[in-house]
Amino acid sequence: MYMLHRLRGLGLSVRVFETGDGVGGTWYWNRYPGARCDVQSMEYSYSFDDRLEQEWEWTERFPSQPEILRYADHVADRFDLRRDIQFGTRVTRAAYDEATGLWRVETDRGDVVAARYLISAVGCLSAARVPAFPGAESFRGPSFHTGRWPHDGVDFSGLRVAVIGTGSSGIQAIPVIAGQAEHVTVFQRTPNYSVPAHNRPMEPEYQGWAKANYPDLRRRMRESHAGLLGEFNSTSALEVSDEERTREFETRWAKGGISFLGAYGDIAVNPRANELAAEFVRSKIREIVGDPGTAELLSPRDHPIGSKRICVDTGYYATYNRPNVTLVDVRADPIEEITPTGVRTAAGRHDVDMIVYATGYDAMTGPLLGMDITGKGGLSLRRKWEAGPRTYLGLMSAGFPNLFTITGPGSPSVLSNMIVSIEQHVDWIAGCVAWLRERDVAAIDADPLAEDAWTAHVNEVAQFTLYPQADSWYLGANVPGKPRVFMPYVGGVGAYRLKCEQVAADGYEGFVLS
Ligand code: N01
Repeated sequence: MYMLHRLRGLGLSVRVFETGDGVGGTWYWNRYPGARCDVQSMEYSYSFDDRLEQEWEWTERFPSQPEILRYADHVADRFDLRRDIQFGTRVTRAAYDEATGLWRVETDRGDVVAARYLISAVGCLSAARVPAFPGAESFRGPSFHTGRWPHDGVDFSGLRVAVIGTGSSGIQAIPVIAGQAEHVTVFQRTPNYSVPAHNRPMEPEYQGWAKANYPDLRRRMRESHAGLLGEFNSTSALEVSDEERTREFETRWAKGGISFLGAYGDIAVNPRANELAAEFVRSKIREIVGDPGTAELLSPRDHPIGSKRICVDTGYYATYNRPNVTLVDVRADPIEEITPTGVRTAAGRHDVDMIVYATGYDAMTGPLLGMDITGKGGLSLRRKWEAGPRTYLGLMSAGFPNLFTITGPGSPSVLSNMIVSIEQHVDWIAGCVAWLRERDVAAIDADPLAEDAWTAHVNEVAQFTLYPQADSWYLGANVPGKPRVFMPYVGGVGAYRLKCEQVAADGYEGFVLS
């Protein structure tokens, strides 16, 4: 939406294709119960328009999905965006025509359009994934993926519900479903670390203060590592006494939210520091969950804390104290098939009325490669990225002139507050397009050498951290056969922004202009 607004401002004619029937992207699709952002409301909003940020009133500390969707609708109305968006339309193919220097874009509705610039805003977590469980289609009851939730809601009253998956989506949905359903059976493959949200109504004083100080707060977010305001402590967890460390973890746990990971500067890079934070969360799980066996099953031990996206919950662990909730460890007792009446694991049958797939996404590359994109010389993006994505700055991939990828692989994207990263990319792309037009440059493309160097850098920085130690979607590990490549850039949004600005100031260094 912001890209459309900026391109209009440059006087370009713009056509947006959107699969959904409305705006909002991830917040349009993810209507599952309990869906809520884990970035605080005052930080999860556009900064590009003073009046917009002053007039919108957030009602909770962490915004719920319906509230963010209302915000997205408000933005669309306020800037009159809908007239250039064609809803209910999926882009199927895009091919670069070298003779004309134009992209030919095709949709599933039969549109064929020619465009000088093609900008992808397909998101990082939009290609929903349901694992190929044998027999899935034979199930007699309804089944839903969290990221494709029915618009009129789902009533769980009196139902036995299976939830498969315990990532951020499952962890948010399970407590709400358990509050309504007759019984919930959770199928867990990997336990995750989760910290409490401690969500609450927005304090008017805080909202007023943030709005009065927005210019400064936004600047701090842009210069920060993750695009957030949280207090990040740079000292080592190993430098302080056990008492002091526990106090710090307790304070952050009581505050709630992902800034728990900011307690010490070396949690993401030092295995010993990481284990101290991880063990603190495990101690909380033991404190909350009544049954010691269940508490142990819920305790992550196979990956460092933060190496998979940390979850933020409301009453997740306590949900397992309810008599109507059962936890099945599918590592020990794998799902063998879905039957007409439920889920059959190696050890037995679990009859249910409904299945909720909280099984995640083909992240980052999935949405891009879902379109058949061909560049110069008929080069296919799918072929080019067979061994993993290759980009320069996460913004372009060599051989695909004038194709920009907002929050593409190789940029901070999913490791940051997405709104901050989206705005940064949109501003950079708009600046680039304006610059090209002023100079009558027809095309910009990544230089393959700059791309090689950036791809190596993205990988090198990731190797310096504990991230590669987890089988996460950051690495494509959740999709069978996907190459194991760490896709987002872990160097931080502040440093990354400076790099992008420098490249532009140097006349788009590392790009080929023609
Ligand atoms: O997806 P996930 P998600 N058999 O991939 C399991 C963002 N988000 O939708 O870990 C059994 O994290 C899988 O198990 P394992 C956020 O960035 C944000 O929950 O692969 N289980 C895992 O438990 C997040 O990280 C918010 O072993 C299978 C689960 O399914 C990202 O979206 C809220 C399986 C998938 O977890 C994705 O989160 C929601 C199989 N064959 C999402 N295949 C907030 O802002 C997969 N699983 C709060």
